[in-house]
Amino acid sequence: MAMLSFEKKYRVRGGNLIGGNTFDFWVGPFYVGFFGVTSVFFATLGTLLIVWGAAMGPTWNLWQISIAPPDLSYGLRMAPLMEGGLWQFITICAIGAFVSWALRQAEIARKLGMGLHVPIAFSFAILAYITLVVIRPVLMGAWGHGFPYGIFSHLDWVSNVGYQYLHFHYNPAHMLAITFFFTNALALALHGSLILSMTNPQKGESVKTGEHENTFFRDLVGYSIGALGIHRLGLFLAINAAFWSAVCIVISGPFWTRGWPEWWNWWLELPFWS
Ligand code: UQ2
Repeated sequence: MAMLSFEKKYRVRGGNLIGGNTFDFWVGPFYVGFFGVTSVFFATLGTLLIVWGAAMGPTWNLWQISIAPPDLSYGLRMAPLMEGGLWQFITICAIGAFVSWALRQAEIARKLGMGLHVPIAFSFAILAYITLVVIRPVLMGAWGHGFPYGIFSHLDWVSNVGYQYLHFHYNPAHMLAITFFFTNALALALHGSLILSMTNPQKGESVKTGEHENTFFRDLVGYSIGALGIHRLGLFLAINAAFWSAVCIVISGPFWTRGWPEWWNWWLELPFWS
């Protein structure tokens, strides 16, 4: 691993969020830190609990292994281990690992004197997960509303919950989330292809610069968002995709219990025509 010019300056103690100098060192290229230890702890424990649950279950078929949440009748209480209690502990481990990872990102960013954009962006992904397995189940009064931890079983869950609201694509927040996901894919495709096209010139040509980037898009669509701008746009689109995903599921049940197509009746009921 190459030693960067500024590495000696930043690889020093301090800048920790909590715990003073606890675990404030590097192992090879990796910063450890208090939250590195908690990340590894929760990730390892959670993974072992999943493997243990699989060992207790009916199959070793990777696609079919599933750890289900408790039955709805348990409400918001703890359930016996094999009746969803395992799912509850795995959920605690997952949240512990994800939040630890975000705090580790924040600690490293602080050490480097950077902004906190990376942990803030990641926190939206964590929010979407916590919305599915904590916020919505709590609002609906039972852990059983969380999704099962299995490859096919979680797909079945998404499909079933979707049909429970007749046609989930009529959910306005779902529409927004999808639009952000697609626009995000468009923006990254434009950006990735533009950068690669600049750095892979034709034989005998030199690598191009930002001027060419701007010119290409001004020629094409009359506008260039700029080298920094495209990254601001990407962060905005990605964060909004995660955010509206969380909104679209948290309003399904706690806020709206009927089919989503019916929600649009507010339009037909406007006083203008009714
Ligand atoms: C750009 C620019 C980049 C880019 C891209 C553009 C020099 C290296 C991809 C072009 C982006 C535009 C026109 C905005 C597209 C808008 C949406 C909503 C997808 O101008 O600056 O930097 O990578």
